[in-house]
Amino acid sequence: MVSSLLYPRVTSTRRVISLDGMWNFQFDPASEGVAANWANGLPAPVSMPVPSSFCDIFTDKDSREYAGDFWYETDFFVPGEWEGNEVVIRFGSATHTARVFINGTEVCSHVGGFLPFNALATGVVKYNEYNKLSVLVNNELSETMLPCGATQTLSNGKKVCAPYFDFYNYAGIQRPVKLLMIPKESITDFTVNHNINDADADVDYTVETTGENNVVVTAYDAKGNQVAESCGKTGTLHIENAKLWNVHAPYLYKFVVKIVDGDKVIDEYYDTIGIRTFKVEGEKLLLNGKHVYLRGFGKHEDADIRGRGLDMVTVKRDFELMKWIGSNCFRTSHYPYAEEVYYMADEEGFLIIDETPAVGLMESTMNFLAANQGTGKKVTFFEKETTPVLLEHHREVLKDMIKRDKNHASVIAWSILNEPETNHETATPYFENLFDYAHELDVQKRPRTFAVVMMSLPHTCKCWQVSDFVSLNRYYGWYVMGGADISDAEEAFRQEMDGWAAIRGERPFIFTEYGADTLGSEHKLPSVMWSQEYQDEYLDMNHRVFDSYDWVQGELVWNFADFQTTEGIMRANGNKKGIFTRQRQPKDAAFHFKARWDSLPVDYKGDK
Ligand code: CKU
Repeated sequence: MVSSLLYPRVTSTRRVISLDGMWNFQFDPASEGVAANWANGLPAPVSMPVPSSFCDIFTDKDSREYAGDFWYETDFFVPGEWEGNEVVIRFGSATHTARVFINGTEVCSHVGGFLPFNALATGVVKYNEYNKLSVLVNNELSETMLPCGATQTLSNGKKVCAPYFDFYNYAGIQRPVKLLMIPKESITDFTVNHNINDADADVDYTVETTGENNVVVTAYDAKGNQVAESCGKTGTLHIENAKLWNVHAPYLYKFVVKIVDGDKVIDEYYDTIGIRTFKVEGEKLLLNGKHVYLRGFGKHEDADIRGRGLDMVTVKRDFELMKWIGSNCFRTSHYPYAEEVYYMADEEGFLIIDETPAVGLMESTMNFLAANQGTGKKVTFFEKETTPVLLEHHREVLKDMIKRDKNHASVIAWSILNEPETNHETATPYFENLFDYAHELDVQKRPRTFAVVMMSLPHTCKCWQVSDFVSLNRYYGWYVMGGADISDAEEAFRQEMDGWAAIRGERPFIFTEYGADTLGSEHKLPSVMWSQEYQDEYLDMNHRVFDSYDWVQGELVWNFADFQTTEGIMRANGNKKGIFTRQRQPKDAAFHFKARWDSLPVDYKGDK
């Protein structure tokens, strides 16, 4: 039960109480809290909203930049009528590691900051009373955990994080926390796979439970009419005249899963399910057998003050902007997002390339934020002593991401790494291991990919072949040959593309990143880099190149919005490659994209 990642639902057998709100919070720089019994009460707490990142709430730099242990604490009431059931505390995430205590007793720990986990509270909670929940969180970075980075100690003794990645290391309890009541005999997992035969659909399903009683699965259409039913822990739901889920035209069925004993319902769960298929065929991407050209964004969970704390106002605004601009897809760069985002994508008809937090897996000078620059280290990233430990963690995270997200119609592909080092054959076994594992885990066998960094070229990259479609991150005209040199950038870009054309076989390519830092305040004629005019010229050049190759089947610009990064000479208070500002207002480029994407047919390049 504890390892179930099903999204919390209230049904005839289940209860959910939100624990979000103001909690107590305290930094623990000396890591003394466990020994000093802070799990029974924090000595000097301040108040802190949950969910949120703690970083941008404080007004002093030491608090914002804090690295190390910190504690959260709240009281929660367990209704007496829940006795006899399992009581669970469900965290949407805690970044990056967590140890959970209930009434002073440690009940679970978790590693990895972007996926849910459960703390079993049965046995330690008191019914009809208030109980104490304490969480010891740590936000330090290392090379054995995702995302990769280092933690350094300044000469004043304070620890700071040195991310090997280009986004701020926001931390805290950043997603909702829920108190659940679940029956002792319960549904722990539910998986669907779709087969479309002319007008009908056969949905194969598997249900996992903690007991032996029978299972019934019933499908209802959007109006609430029953359309199919099947008994057993595995089976097939035959839906006649199935309404398919599609881009910008979503249709969601409700699937109700029950454990039954005669007339008695022992457990009940439901989920909303879109019926669709997604495949790579030749050089095309096919949704329900029809060609689709991807257009959209690499995104971040990032907003003013909230950091990476889930904020449904921002999530909703982002979807409104993505609809307005004519996009159909986004990548959850560089970590799995909050579950609420995937449900909204299901409801709005958006396609998601779902990414693990595997970012920063590179030793190189282009990894401009790396702590080890200039140390002359010679080992490649995937031949370190610690690589097996990292691989084990990466497999765990991949497993949980697929387990959590596998039923979403919106999720069309898995992005297993972002910009790893791939120019040496020592990387290949690491990649093969994970790509095989993804296929093993996903009954829908969604295509797998990873984002290829700009130094990994057709004649140097040793790993692109593992991808079902190849995803390129390219910055011709920004990091190389920018400004007045943009015509050389275009030439160099085309040369690289010709290199891929010669070796790619039939495989489709998409762009998962291309972009230019642009200040919302800057205009200049003629353009200079960082001005809005240059962003437009840069985009025109890139789109000219994309449009010349039929096997380029998608364009996800970097980034949807400006976002916070670590401070430094490469960044003007954050990465400014947004098409929207961090406040979600359009730069000139937004109108540029709207004109392009509104005019490209859904199946652009489909007839070639
Ligand atoms: C983006 C070498 C390029 C690194 N890449 C990854 C992404 O996380 C960054 O934000 C490019 C950038 O803007 O540099």
